[in-house]
Amino acid sequence: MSYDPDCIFCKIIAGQIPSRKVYEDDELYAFHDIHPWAPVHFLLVPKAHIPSMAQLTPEHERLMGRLMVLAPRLALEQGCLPYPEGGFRIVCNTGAHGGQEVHHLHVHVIGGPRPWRKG
Ligand code: DGP
Repeated sequence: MSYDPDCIFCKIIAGQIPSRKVYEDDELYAFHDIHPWAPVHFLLVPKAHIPSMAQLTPEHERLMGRLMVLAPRLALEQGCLPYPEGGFRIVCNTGAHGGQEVHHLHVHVIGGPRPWRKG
């Protein structure tokens, strides 16, 4: 499992920085965003240090498939209402032009009753 000692999310996954954990398995970790945009706002990340979507290769297809299948389950568990009346938004900022600030691949899962800011 790749680990970057300078990466804040690697430190969160390793338990070196506290987080409000939502979910964990051997490959994936989810925790509440420190600056939530909405009533539900958590980050879902691979444990392995992958800087962004731009570094994904075909060998990550299974991992990223797991992440995307897990997201709606966790969204419901965290209080998002069911589709289609409820639902949620997924955001994956990538690179400077994508507004990415933390360079460890993460998807924002955002939901709950509107209005909430776009982020
Ligand atoms: P971005 O890279 O722009 O997609 O957003 C990174 C998000 O990470 C931002 O919404 C705030 C969140 N964040 C940054 N540092 C921490 C932290 O130490 N703990 C938690 N829980 N969230 C963090």
